[in-house]
Amino acid sequence: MANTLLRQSALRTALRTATPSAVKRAAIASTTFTRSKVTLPDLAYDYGALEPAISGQIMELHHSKHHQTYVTSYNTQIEKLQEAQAKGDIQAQIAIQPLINFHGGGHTNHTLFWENLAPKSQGGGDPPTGALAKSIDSHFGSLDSLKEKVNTALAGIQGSGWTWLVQDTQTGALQIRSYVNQDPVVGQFRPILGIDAWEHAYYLQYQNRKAEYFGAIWDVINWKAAEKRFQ
Ligand code: MN3
Repeated sequence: MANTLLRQSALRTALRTATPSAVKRAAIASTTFTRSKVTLPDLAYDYGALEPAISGQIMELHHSKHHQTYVTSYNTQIEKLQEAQAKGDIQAQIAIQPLINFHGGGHTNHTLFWENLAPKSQGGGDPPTGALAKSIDSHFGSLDSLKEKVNTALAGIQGSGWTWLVQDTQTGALQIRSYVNQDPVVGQFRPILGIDAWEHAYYLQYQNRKAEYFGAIWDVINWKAAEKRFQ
């Protein structure tokens, strides 16, 4: 009983003596994580709208299950990172980095990917125009040549990864680059267009015929979204 009273008294004293800045810091700390939480983005089209290039079943699983897992896991890892930071535990902070890269990359890559795609009725597959079209012609010869080079890069991925059309932020030049796992396009390069080469992106429909998936996806590429990212 005495101990309980002592604790209650200590708590009252602590609350009474908390400085306004300490209260403010605590309030900021409690809202920071809420604000930094990411959520699964809605698609601008129905799951079945990209058929026959990508089946509705794949789209539903890929978006509502796979992408959702990256979202949930990224939020979990950020929460752990903030706890490690609060404790000043540098080793724990470093140990979390690869998981943030994987799940944060998974979230940002898929968010870009959904924007990259559009049903034919909404312009999917329509070729790029303007400055991006000109830059593609000058770097790769033609759009068809770019598609061939991207498909070759996709076929060369061993295991899981992505191939991206990227823009060098220093020179403005376009490049085709492949990334393993969920490594995101960051730093020197700006993502323009990405294609997911993980088995979960095609296997239910194309099985071992992944080259068919890489060929068909161009029918639902949203070049308008790519043009907006190109600078
Ligand atoms: Mn995927």
